[in-house]
Amino acid sequence: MRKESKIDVQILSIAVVLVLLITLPILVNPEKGTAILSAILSFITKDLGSFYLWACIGIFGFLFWLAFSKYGKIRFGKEKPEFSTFSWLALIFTAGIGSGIMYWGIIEWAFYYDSPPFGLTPKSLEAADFAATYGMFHWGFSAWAIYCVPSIPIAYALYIKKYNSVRLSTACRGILGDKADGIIGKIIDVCFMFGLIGGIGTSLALGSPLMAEGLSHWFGIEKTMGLNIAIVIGLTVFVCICLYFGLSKGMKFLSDWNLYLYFGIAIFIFIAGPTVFILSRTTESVGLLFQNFLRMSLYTDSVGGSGFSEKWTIFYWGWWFSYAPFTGMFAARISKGRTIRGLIFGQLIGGTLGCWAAFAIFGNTGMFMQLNNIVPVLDILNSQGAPAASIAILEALPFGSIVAFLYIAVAIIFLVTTVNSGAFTLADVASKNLRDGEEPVRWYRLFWAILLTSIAIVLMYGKALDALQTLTIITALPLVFIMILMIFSFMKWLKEDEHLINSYMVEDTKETDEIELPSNKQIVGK
Ligand code: NM2
Repeated sequence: MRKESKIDVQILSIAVVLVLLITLPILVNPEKGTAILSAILSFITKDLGSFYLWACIGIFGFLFWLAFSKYGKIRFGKEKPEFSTFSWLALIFTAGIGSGIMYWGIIEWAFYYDSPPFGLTPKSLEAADFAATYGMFHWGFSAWAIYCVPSIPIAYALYIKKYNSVRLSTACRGILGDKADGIIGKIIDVCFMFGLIGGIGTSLALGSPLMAEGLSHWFGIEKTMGLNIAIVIGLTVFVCICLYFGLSKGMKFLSDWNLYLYFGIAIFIFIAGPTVFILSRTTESVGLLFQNFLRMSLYTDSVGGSGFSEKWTIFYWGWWFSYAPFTGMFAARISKGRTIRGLIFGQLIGGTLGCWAAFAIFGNTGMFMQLNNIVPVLDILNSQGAPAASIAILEALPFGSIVAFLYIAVAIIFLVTTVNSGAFTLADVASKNLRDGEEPVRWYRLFWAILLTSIAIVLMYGKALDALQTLTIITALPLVFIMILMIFSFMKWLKEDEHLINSYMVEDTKETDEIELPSNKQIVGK
């Protein structure tokens, strides 16, 4: 009997053709290609910027309501969760967070301190206050709401509607009906793939210079484009090895270790660094963030025209949106047996605290060094760039070289886990005929990893890194609409499925069960 094909050739070819359409012109004529993308970008951030801001806060409000509504008690399937809560959170966190957190966590404050929001005077006391707070905002609970929202309709489709597909189009079925299988559905799925390629490209483009800086600093290797590319190739090999071993073995191991090392280094810097300053600065920042949450969420500087929100908040929301369907699919796949409320709080609280650790500890350490004239962070930043400034901060700590080395190693692992789960999810979406819980075929997972990283290499080679980051925001735009569609679709399902839902409700007393840990069981029954 002929084996049925597991590859969805239609989706695969549309995605590949679209990627070629975008990357080839940039490669052939980087200047012109980048200029066109910049024009699109400025239209999106300036003319549609407010839309991104409303979308983020609206989604946050929606999740807040959902978690506390009676629907919060819906459990995804009747089985117990497959992963321990730690591994589950580790997988969600490390899939959705890449080397970006190591890149920005330590240095983002310096940009805000130098060019603050709200018309504040650069390097003033208020600028320092908001500098420490803004990073926590851009990596905080409203941002995590963007990640969380797609996971719910997808998990609902998977475990309650039993659709056996993590595709976005499936999660829009409530409204689209059978159109989800037609051209509209395909467009939706391709938008997702496209967004993810832009988002991961941005992470790779930021992560590799940080590693290149480390290599050139310690081993005297010259910082060239060739070095960046060699790093991405090295990462690709690493990713392929992990992907080969599949979701449960390779990734769970790496995610757990990713988190141990991340928190290990954070605890070390917390103790060895300016502990009291970190504590008091963070306390103040949390207060400032809550006090100014709405102001920061909806800040556009329409009169001042500083471009602060276009450059930061809107760029960030775009970046979160571009990753969101992927993290949603990934989270849904590993959340069998969790409740809607558990999924929302797990991501919003767990994710936020995980990100805040970086901004509170690494970022405030950097700020302490600048304010106390230990390291001239701003000068280094302006003359040699962010990676050099970050390494200078780390090297000023006790056992500085080792800390800096480990810091970069953690950045690499973060990047690998992200590309890993990204390639896995892309392969999943561009597959068909997978049986319940079956993983996409091995070579196909590797193919997606290589495609993802080669796009970054191609664009780096074409010196179109800016274009790559621009691409993130552009590719995120359709996703914002798709996510809104998903929310409406989900609400429609909830209304229609009154009876079905009742059999999936957990009682309050039983809710603690969901934190049971059946030890490292395979995610997929094979
Ligand atoms: N987000 C969380 O490199 C990364 O950390 C990827 C970035 C979207 C800002 C995610």
